[in-house]
Amino acid sequence: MGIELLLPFFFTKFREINIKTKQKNQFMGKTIIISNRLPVQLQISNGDITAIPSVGGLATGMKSVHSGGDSLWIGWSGLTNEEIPKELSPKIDAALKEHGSSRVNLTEKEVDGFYYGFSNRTIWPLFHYFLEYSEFELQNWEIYKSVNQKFADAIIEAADDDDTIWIHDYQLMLVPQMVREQKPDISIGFFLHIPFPSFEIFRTLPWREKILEGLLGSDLIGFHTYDYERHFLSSVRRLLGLDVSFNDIYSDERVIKVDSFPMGIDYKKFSEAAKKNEDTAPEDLSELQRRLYNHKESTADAKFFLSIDRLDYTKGIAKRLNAFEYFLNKYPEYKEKVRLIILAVPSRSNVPQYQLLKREVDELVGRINGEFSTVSWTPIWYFYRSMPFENLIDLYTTCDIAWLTPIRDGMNLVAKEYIATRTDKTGVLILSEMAGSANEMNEAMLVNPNNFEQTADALKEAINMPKEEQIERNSILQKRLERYNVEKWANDFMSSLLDQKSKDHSHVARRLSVDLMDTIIDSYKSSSKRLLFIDYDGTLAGFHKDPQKAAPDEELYELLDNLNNQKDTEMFLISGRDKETFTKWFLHKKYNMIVEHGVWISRDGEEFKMLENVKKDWMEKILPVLESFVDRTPGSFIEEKNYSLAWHYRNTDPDFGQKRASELNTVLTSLIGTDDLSVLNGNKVMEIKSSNVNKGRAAMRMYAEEQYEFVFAIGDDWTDEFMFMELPEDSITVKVGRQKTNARYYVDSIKNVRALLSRFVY
Ligand code: GDG
Repeated sequence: MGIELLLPFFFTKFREINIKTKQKNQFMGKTIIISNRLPVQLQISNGDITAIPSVGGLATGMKSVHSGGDSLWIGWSGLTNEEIPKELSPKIDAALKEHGSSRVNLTEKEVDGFYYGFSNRTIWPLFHYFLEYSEFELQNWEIYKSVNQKFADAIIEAADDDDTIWIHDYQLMLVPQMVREQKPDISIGFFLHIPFPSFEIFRTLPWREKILEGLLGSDLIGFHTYDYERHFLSSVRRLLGLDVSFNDIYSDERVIKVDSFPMGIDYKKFSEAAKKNEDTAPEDLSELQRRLYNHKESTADAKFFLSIDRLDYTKGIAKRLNAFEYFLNKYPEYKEKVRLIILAVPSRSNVPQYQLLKREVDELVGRINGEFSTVSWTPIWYFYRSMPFENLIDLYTTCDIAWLTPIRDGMNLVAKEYIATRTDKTGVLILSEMAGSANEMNEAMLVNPNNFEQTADALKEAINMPKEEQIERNSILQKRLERYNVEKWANDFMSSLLDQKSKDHSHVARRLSVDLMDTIIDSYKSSSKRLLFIDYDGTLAGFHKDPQKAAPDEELYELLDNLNNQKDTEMFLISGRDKETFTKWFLHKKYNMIVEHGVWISRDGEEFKMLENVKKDWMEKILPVLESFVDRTPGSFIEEKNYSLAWHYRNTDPDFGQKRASELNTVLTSLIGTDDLSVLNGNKVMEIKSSNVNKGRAAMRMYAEEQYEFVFAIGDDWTDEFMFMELPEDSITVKVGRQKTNARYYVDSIKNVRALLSRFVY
């Protein structure tokens, strides 16, 4: 169940949204939805196939996004290859096609390793903080990978470049990157329906980097809550070392947006079903409804508590039963006055933990009923099965108190559905703080499911809550749920994905495309005098934990030699590095060099000379401040240059380093006051130096020396922005990476910088 239960709703809504987004962008292709299970269930009887829409959660939700003709849903049919007679295959495909779906075929072994294995015995428990249940089996991981590849292949086969792909949930976390490899420009969104755990939990997964890299194939990654989003970003920073700015992740090639989209429900469907239920004539009532009414009538002030979940250890059913027993002991006056109705829907019964849980719940129900039952009263009604939608509504509308206290839950839609069915606005919702929905449902009674004392008191308070208070709380909740319904949720996700893609296009317009590059090279070749400024770290060479180890490689020397030998071309390496290092690396090569942001210059192999007269008496005041930051920030260190001091924090814990950097910035700004000093925030480095020294000023001094027809500057960080700002407007200025910049163009990676520069050699 889970997502599978939500599938059909997505089905219809997706159709509507697809039409809306189409109107927005006429050139957009179709939408492809991918989830482990399809929105329809197959039934084989007497050689005939019927596909009936599934009920519940994701199925229901995504139904709204799915439109037969213009969208395609890819997933596993729920039947293994072994279960499908060969001759029925064409009929199955035809039945699925009618529902806009197509299937990925899985063998029994694949379902075992991928679904019951890695998905539900590794990821599910781990992401719900059940570390002790999480199994790390290499073989299951291998199968997970290969099945993810199967899903990716199915998408690749079906997708055109202008299509939009929306991938769902934890079973398919590698798919985004697998699709990206084959379709680099396609739009890919991913939504995780379960929590994303904190870094401390996630880091225990042996394949953690692979999972993150898989997800980062997306353009947009959505979570139910901000907490899951923040945990994910933290893992991305710590495990992959990628830069994150607000909710954008900068990978070598692309910007990936991460955001929270709390999933809503089909509010109308539930509220209307509840109204219909109210209007049902007594003779047409369902059997369940009749039983519920009879019991209500037999004890006039009896209250019903309702608990509905899949039978899953994350849902806290066993704990709820224990808490119920605790409540009956603490407040015995409610014996015979309350009844707990438990609907536990069978789920993943192939997984041992679920079998154990089933036994535990059976025993608890038996024990508690045995302990407290009287001739006229059984405290717990226990249903271990799935119910038709109408019966679900019977339960929602008849029960006075919904008691939903998962130990951990991505969202929990049942809580929202309960509120939506309360047409007269009465009813009390007791909800676990650990459910994602608690973030949006503050007006519910929020409890910690592990706190029996608090839970028992909440139950008592719920029984006695005045009607006016119930109405007051539920009115606010209903308004919110009606507005932020599942359609709005899906729509928001799709619009955000479209925006992300179009934002990306604005980058693409400025990216140095092959055409643009050709034009630049033509202008370079036809100019009689040319000036090139090339930054070093992050532009020509990658960053290294120890800056001294980022020495040039042979290929780079060869490229720079060739550039330096170009006729009518002045090439400058321009860097914040100290002159000693550049002397060692480059002096013998006779390149022109400007170092320490413009303090020193060397031409044609001469010793470095001062380009700017700078003071250094301030250094002894600032150094102790930096030292105190080094002491308190493991991994950071000071680089003492001749005329500047740099505090490097690349090797610190990313969050902590960033926090310390802003602290240092505040301290330094107040310290340097009127001294002619400035603080430069570079790429994981803060540098303090004289204000009259920067790369822009140095570059302009060189530019002023002669008449140049072609001026080019390339660099990756903030310190290079001075060049981009100060050089004449018609200069070709190029940023490495996609951060905000004053440069006219950008390239994605060091590899591409080298490729671009090699075209200046002819
Ligand atoms: C996962 C995440 C997240 C339940 N019993 C019956 C039935 N249902 C329907 C409910 C509801 C859905 O199933 C259950 O959704 P939940 O959100 O409560 O929980 P999961 O199944 O664990 O779903 C969860 C969700 O994905 C969506 O992102 O909220 O946190 O774990 O719609 O109405 N439907 C019918 N008979 C039943 O017996 N017809």
